[in-house]
Amino acid sequence: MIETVLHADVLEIVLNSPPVNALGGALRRDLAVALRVASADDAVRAIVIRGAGKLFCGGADITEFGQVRAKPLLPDLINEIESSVKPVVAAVHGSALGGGLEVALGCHYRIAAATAKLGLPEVSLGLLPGAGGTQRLPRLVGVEAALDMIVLGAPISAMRAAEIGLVDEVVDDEVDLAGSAIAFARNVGAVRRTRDLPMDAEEQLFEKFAARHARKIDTLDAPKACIAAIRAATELPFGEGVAHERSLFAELVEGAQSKALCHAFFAERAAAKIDNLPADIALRPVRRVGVIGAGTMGGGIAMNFLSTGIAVTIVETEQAALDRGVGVIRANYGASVARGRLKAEQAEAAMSLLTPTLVFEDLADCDLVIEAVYENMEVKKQIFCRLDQVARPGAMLASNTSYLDIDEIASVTGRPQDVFGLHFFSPANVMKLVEVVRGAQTSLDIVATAMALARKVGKVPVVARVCHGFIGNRMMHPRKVEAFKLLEEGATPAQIDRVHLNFGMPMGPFQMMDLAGCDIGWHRDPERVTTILEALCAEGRWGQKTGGGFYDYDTERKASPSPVAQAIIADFRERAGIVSREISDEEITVRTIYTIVNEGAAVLEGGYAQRSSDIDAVGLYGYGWPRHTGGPMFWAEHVGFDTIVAGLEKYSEELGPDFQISPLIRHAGSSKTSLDRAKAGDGACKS
Ligand code: T1G
Repeated sequence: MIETVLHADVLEIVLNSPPVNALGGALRRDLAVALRVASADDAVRAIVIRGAGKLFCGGADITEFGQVRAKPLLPDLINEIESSVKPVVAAVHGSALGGGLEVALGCHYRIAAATAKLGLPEVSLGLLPGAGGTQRLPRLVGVEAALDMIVLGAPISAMRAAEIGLVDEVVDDEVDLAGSAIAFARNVGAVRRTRDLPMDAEEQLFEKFAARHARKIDTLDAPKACIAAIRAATELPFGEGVAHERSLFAELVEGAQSKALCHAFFAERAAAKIDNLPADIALRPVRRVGVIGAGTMGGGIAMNFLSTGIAVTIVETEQAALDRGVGVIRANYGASVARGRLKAEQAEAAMSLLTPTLVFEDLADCDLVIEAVYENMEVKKQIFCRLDQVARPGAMLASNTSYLDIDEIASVTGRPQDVFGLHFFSPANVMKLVEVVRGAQTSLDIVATAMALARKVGKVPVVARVCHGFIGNRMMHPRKVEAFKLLEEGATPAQIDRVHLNFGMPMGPFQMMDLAGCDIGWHRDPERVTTILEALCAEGRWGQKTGGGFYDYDTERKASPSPVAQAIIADFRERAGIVSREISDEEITVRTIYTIVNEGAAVLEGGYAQRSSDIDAVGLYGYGWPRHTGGPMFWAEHVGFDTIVAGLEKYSEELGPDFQISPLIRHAGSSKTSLDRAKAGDGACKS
């Protein structure tokens, strides 16, 4: 856990608790012991603290939250560091995050490697820095910089940290960081305790910050608490400020939002794990990726690899389509450069890795080929037949299909073990979620390679098995079905969308359809009208792109309720003989949100997802499910599965005779347990 090395008169203390030197009870205890020994040893004139491995420290051990924590508690340990009469210097490389940066703040000085990142991301876990960070950081860098770092939670670079006074020296990566910190500690002489630095009350800075970030502050609990703690630093003596910080932290850590956000943190990481994967499995090399189809999806997919330095061959059937696709990729990079998110040379480097071609056989040297043409099984089968002839032996053959049967696609090849699904979400270069769809014969090393590759390109991969819509589209399907039924029965698009917006979704189902295009999948026959959607399409109301769909849009695409759409809906009801009725928000919630949970449970029950937290990851990273609820399954457990069952039973008539409540949800609800334990048949009462 802790290694110590004495360099003449400077003791180097190394935090060594892989993988991120998280400050769990054992590491805190060992660090306290090392500090006390150093303080008592006359041969030691100064102390350096650094982290082993790839980073300084990833913070407090999140897995300890909610449990009785062993002493010394982190705030007390940091006070001990700061109270040392011998200078203590933090040598920061990689990342110093959360409690890790708070340890560095308790040190008297900080030396950072040029590539180091320093941050207090606790707000993203529904918390605030609970080990003195809200009191020490403002004293060191001022209220304005402290508000940005703590309330927004984004790490800063070592250079920026030096500019604002958070670090005292920045060391180039090729220079020995520990050596520089030891020399600094030897020569610095006096201690400098951050807690003793003066603090000015600067009310106007708080007002300016609150005005600039009102939406972020008003939505959740933690940002408000962060601001209150920083304000305490300007109003109270240090000791009282720390006490206030600790009481705010205690409130947050017991709150539903923090539990949900911590769950989301671990759900993302758990999703990358494949059950029963042999530890020694060899991954297949992926040096060049082929993309078939240079449309919206193909272009977005290609960018993920280009941006990670992986060469891409992109194939189209016509020059115009190919040129259009390449043009969109170039324009996307250009936009990122214009926004300052990318340097021009990075964009050029990415584009230099792109090989556009009309020759299908140019895919022969690709290690992975991703088919991204439109959703038609016959077209996909033809492509995979050709791929089987052209692709090199051992190449990974993926379809980006969003719901079609991977096993059926694989069946037209002589290598079904190399065929799988790689379902990106649009826009593919932005959305984090990728469903790695494992066919009945897909080999395990392909799944493992796909998962590792997806993480390498910055995605959140989730393993899915083959069913219609895999995990995400299947789980969300009931929302669309029930939303249209509710529309026919008397609800308005705005009412249904408002329920979803109030729940925390980025947009409601009808806003989404207007954005994506109401005409997707429309048969193009205006005479054939059997649904409200077809009625709108028949009138040319295809959504934002035609100035109107369920809503009307002005030239800036600002939406407003549409009397025209309402009239079309009313006319449809009249022709269908439907008498509209008042519909409550509660009914909309049950029929369009509870049904998502119900379908998610069916996905888990059927073995199409490995674990319920994977389904949460799909909801969070594929559909914008509000992160502060942890995802659909975690939220339902918090609400109570028995409540979900009761709601679905209350509207069983409206849901129709074909609707089935998942037995898994019934079992979990009656035995007060989690879905995974219910699936395992564990009916034990929830601990
Ligand atoms: N506690 C426990 N486990 C952690 C952890 C942490 N703080 N950080 C990471 N892990 C686990 C993670 O679950 C994974 O486990 C493995 O380490 C590798 O993580 C008092 C209250 C540091 C940038 O919010 O941002 O301090 O899946 O895959 O990509 O004020 O981990 O292997 O079993 O993410 O190299 C504040 C959270 C905590 C930082 C490294 N700190 N961590 O990224 O590895 S609260 C954070 C990260 C706090 C104090 C407050 C990243 C990373 P497994 P990884 P990575």
